[in-house]
Amino acid sequence: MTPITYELIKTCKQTGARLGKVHTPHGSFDTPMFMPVGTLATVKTMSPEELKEMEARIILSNTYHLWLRPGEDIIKEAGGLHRFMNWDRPILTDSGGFQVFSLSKIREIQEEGVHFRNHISGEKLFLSPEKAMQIQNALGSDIMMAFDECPPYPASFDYMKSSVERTSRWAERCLEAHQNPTTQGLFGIIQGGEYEELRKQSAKDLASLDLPGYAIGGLSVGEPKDIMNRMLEYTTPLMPSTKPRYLMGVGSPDSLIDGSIRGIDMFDCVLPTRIARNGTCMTSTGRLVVRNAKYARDFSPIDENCDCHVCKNYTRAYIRHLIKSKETFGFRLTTYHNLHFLLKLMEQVRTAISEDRLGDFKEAFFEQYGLNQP
Ligand code: PRF
Ligand code: ZN
Repeated sequence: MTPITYELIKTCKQTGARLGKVHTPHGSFDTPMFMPVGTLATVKTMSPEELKEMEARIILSNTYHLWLRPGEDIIKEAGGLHRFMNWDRPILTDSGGFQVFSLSKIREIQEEGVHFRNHISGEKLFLSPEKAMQIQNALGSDIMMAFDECPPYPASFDYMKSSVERTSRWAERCLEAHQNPTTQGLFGIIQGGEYEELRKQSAKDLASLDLPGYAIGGLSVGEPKDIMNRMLEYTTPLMPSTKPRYLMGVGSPDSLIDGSIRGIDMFDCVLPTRIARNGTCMTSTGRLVVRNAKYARDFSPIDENCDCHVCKNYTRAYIRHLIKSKETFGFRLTTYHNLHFLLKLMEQVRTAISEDRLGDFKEAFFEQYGLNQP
């Protein structure tokens, strides 16, 4: 029995987007859903209590970072990642593959795994499918990701082909090494870059492993937006309709809506939390850089149309002052608002799907938000 199951509630008659529910050992969440990123066992500056207040249902954490610090043995000793960080709702862990490729410049990929250097200390390290599974089993996440290679954009067809084939063999090794199949679900990651033939091959290889869910990786790595949308349109129909579909590392409002329309159920991205710490807010009328001088005497909320705790109680002028003074509380306020904004956006997407009007919602949203804004 797989610990992760997907329940399809309905598809939007206007767009084909899916409304569903994913069930995990730590409870269920509605889809399409956005997952805040908590790389080091914390969604930067937010407490689990605050995440619950904004109705976050599942968060993401990272195998690579927790392996390096504090080490998976300490987290296992604490009773697993949920107990360690006091988060009792679902957790998904990324496998470390992507982080090795994005953080470490010196690395060597072999059939066995990847040799690289610790991005902080420079120490020599080795990560393999078996190691990534051992760490994720120790962390006890509800959803674990297979160890994959995410090649850069652009990559040649020949390179991508051999990479996709290796990622398929690595996924088989992950499944083989998985020690807790009744309490943790392993998702496969479809790669293949911008090559339809390779996406098809990757989807087929991974489907044969009958995993409880599948992700699309290797997108939002610098390719134009229309390539991403085209690859999604091509790839989601090749994925089992009875299982959740997760688009990795994507979290701009436009991509969340465009991805949902193309049949994606789960998303994650550091975007809302990262830009928050830099003084940028997502609002119903587009991005607002609250650091700007023009907000020095602006005593209105970040977003007039937002009902979050921050917008009810704090002004642009105050938040600007805090951020400019590098006060932690300022980062907390913008982070809270941005996460609330995306979680609320996804709730609106789900409601629109249930009423067969996601196409209309998209049009109205962009009328206000402005097109071509990340
Ligand atoms: N693979 C893994 N994690 C990821 C990606 C991937 O391709 C991406 C690509 N956008 C983000 N995070 N394992
Ligand atoms: Zn707000």
